[in-house]
Amino acid sequence: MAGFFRRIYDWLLRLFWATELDITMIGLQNAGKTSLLRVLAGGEFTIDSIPTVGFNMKRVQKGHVTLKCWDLGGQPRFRSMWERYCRGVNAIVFIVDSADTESHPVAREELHSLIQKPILEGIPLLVLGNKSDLPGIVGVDDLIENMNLREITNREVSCYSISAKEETNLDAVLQWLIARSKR
Ligand SMILES: Nc1nc2c(ncn2[C@@H]2O[C@H](COP(=O)(O)OP(=O)(O)OP(=O)(O)O)[C@@H](O)[C@H]2O)c(=O)[nH]1
Ligand SMILES: [Mg+2]
Repeated sequence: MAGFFRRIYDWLLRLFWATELDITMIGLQNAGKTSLLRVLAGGEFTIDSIPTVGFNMKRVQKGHVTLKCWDLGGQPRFRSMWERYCRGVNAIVFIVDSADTESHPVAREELHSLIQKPILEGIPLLVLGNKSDLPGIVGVDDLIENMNLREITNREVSCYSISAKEETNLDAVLQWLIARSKR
């Protein structure tokens, strides 16, 4: 019986209080966007993740909040569509491979050229240094430096170190995203 009332309660909660947030995940190829989204949506981490062609969408349910997540391809030929998918979203998540520091200058260029677009002004930005399970990775302070995040002043910006593989810090990511609905 308790289970029955619980289901009624959850149903009422969703009916009157449901919130859906649009989230776009971008970043260079191999950063781990698809892996992260798969794990956030309750799936298993896989080593042999296939590069995303175009985009992929998944809903992540957390209480009464649904995160509608757009995961875009990071290869150069897909980067021109990032802007279109970032328009009007509640937050942009930019994922960086924190083990591959050689890719950071290009990641920084791509991030800054995107967020300077007037149409994306003010959209909160979450930068994630992924693959924290690997040895010799850069920490959050170095990532903030490498990505030149202190220069971004026209929006909320946060930066976390995470691992999609070990599921490290993913609760903080979800909390941050869900909090964007209370603005
Ligand atoms: N060690 C480790 N490897 C990871 C982690 N996240 C992703 N990977 C690996 O990194 C590779 C790329 O992951 P994807 O999720 O496909 O990367 P992506 O950013 O979606 O790449 P594109 O779709 O091409 O833009 C795969 O081999 C993953 O297994 C992590 O947290 N730790
Ligand atoms: Mg992908």
